[in-house]
Amino acid sequence: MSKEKTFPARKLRILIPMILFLSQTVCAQHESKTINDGWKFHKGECEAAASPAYDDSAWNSIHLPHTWNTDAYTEKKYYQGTGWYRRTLTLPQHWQDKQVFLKLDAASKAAAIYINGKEAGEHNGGYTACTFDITSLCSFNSPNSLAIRVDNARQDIPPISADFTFFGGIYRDVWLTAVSKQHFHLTNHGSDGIFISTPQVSEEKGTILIRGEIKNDAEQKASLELEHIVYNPDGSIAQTQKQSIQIKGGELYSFHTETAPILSPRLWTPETPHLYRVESILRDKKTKAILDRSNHHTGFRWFGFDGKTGFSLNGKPYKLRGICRHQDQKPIGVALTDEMHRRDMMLMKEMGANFIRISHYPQDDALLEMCDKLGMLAWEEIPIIDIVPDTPGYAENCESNLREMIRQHYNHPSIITWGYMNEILLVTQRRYKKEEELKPVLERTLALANRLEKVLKEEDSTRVSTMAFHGSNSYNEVGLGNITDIVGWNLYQGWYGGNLTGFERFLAEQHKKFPSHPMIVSEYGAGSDKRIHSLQPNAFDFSIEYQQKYLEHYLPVLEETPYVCGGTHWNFIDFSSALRDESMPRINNKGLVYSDRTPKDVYYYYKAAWREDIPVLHIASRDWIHRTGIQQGEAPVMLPVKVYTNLPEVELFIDGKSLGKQKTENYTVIFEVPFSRKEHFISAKAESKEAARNLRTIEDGIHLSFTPAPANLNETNLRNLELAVNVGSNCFYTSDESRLTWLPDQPYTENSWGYIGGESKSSQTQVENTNDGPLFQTLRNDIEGYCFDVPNGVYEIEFLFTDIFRENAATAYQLGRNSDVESRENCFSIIVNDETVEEDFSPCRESGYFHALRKRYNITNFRNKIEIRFPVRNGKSFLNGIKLRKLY
Ligand code: GCB
Ligand code: CA
Repeated sequence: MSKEKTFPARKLRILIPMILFLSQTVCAQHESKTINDGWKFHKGECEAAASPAYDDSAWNSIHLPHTWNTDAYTEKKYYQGTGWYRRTLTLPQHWQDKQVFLKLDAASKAAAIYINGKEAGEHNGGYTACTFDITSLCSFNSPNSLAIRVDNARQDIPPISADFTFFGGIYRDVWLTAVSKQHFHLTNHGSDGIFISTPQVSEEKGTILIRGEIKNDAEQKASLELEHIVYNPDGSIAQTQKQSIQIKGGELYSFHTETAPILSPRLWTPETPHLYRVESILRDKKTKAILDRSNHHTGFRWFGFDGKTGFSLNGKPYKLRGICRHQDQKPIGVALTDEMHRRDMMLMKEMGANFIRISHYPQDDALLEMCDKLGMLAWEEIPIIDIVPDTPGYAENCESNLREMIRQHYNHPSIITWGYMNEILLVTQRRYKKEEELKPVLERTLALANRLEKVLKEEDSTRVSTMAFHGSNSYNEVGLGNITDIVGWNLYQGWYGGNLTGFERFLAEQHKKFPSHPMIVSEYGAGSDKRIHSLQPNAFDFSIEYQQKYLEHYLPVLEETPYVCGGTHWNFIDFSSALRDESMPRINNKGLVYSDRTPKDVYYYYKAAWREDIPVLHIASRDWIHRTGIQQGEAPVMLPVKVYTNLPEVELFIDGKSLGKQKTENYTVIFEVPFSRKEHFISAKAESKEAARNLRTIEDGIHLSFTPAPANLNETNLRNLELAVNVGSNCFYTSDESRLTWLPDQPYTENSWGYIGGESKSSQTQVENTNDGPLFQTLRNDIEGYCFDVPNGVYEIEFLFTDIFRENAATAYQLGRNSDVESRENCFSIIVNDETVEEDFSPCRESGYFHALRKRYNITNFRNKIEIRFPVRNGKSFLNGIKLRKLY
């Protein structure tokens, strides 16, 4: 056969299906598009805006996704109230004989929708979608007015109390859909009315059950044909099922089909996320015209939770290596684009996680899609947190939000558990101390839990139910402990209180008491701030190094305790919590990545532990690029450098010179490194054994700047030195704004410098008038003096003060951390070398409590020593920071 003859035939083979495909899409019978553009927004109430006549020309032009709460990054009392959105809707003529639906993927917390001044519907719940049939309200010949009132102040809709910001607005996509009069049940709680499960599943065979409803919105009866096509993961057709349906005008028809067994199905796992696709097509029986069409992915997998042996996937023990994920990103709030959600999923997957706790509320469909496609088991929950209020309507809204979440995300094979309460006794017990006050709250909490458990099982018998508790046995005592199938424990031993080993002790105690309760460590984490570093890290110092230490303790326990199903680190990101103060006000900084998703060191610790398939080598304390340390004479300063790796041995180099090799333990290697120059290059090398015994060298390197802080001050080293001390703290603090590093404090010794007397104290309350809060949040209480043994000359001395001695309404989430700070009045003098520079001075009288104050003096030193005293008139003396510079 000649070439010329075969060519057209081949071309046709490609062209015909293409033409068929194109003709189907062009005249698609289910048209869906986003309407995220062309919106006007007004912050505040404006009832008149529902009317089509309303003039919104003065409003802001915005795009969706949108939130009105970027103020939550600066204000504790961010705006909680009403916002209005408006837009025109011009519908194509050919939609005239169709059914038109409007879908909001999320509007927080409640939305009321008006078309041409008439209410199309309302929705309570800020994290689930809602769909409305707007056909009868629309005109197809002239533009329609669409107005949506959104409200994030509602107290009858969860969440009402929690450690995160309740961002308001239409912050996910809005969709417009047109279909034929006969269609799938698109207003079924925000789902598309099709539910897929795998009633039979094993290595040998699996079946797919497809349930759903068809609605006939025409007046006449219809003869329809429903076809389901199941596609294999490679795209080939595995099976088709067809049935005929007769449906009267205005009726809803339920269908229910189980496929024949699919033999040796390709199982879905995080490592092999094989997806089957189910396409459901609704046709006119006579003309065969397509009326509606839907596509969903499903997967064959089964799982088990066991009190003794933990979690298993497809019959094999499987450790849940997870993270919790909030959905915001500074500075845009929750108005994330789909690709931002997908980026987070890719980062989590890259780290080696196989499990996500979608906390504390249902999240974007884009995220769920990626859970299925990338392979990430999932726990999804609704935000009933801290306490159950007796607000009328609250329980009903919880129930409907639970149904919506389950129906909307039912088809995702990645989901294994649904949750509905988080730390529900935390605020309950704090607020109601008396037995008789507590009783009714506990009763309604239990009633709601039992009610939701029933709804959950009614909606979905294929997954397990869960709740997350804080580290207190009272959940068991009040009867919450045995309602759900599994329990989650949020544990912070060694952070909010106690010590690190309290973690494994708590788990062991629970396991002993309730050996058949499967448990997940649903939260654990420690805050960190890249400006803060420490060689002796402590809980709540917010140093990068304490976060490392905390997780290096927790992770091995999770990995090595067989009865623990797994854990979900709190949180994947530094997230918005407007109520929080601490080192970064308005931010909960327990993230493995910063708000902008740059990984912190601990991200690589997990990656080293979890990625068995690739070599990982990371020099830690990566953010600490301006290092400093106390130098004795000219000797190099020895500072530890940590490397996270999954390779057995690491060699470290400073400026190309080897410091030898060390064996890895707990994915960690620490070297003592001599720092002596202004600029250093630190590099690490390790051998990775690849296939066929090929050795490959893996390397990492960082440039660091080093500024020694002299232990003994003299003419030479004082030149250009700015000796800054973070009084009352063990931590190095580097200001973002000046780049100056404030050293950890030290006691005074002869020929050196340091404090005399007193004790360290700290506060978690935000300090006003500065962006260097952590520097001012630590102080030396009851300090007697400060001394610098320095040569004669003229010096500039600066004192940093912030009075923290006032009882402060700390948020519940600090779990009593601040409560050891007494309330008192403080007044003292500052005397430098017998000269009174400040008499009976009261920092709080001068500027208020929790207010940063800096005072600078020029001092002439005649005694080869600067000796500072703080004689007290009232209360106690204190000092938060000190800085010395020799002028001449
Ligand atoms: C918890 C809460 C979570 C908080 C977290 C924390 O237990 O469930 O919402 O953000 O602790 O950081 O304190
Ligand atoms: Ca300080």
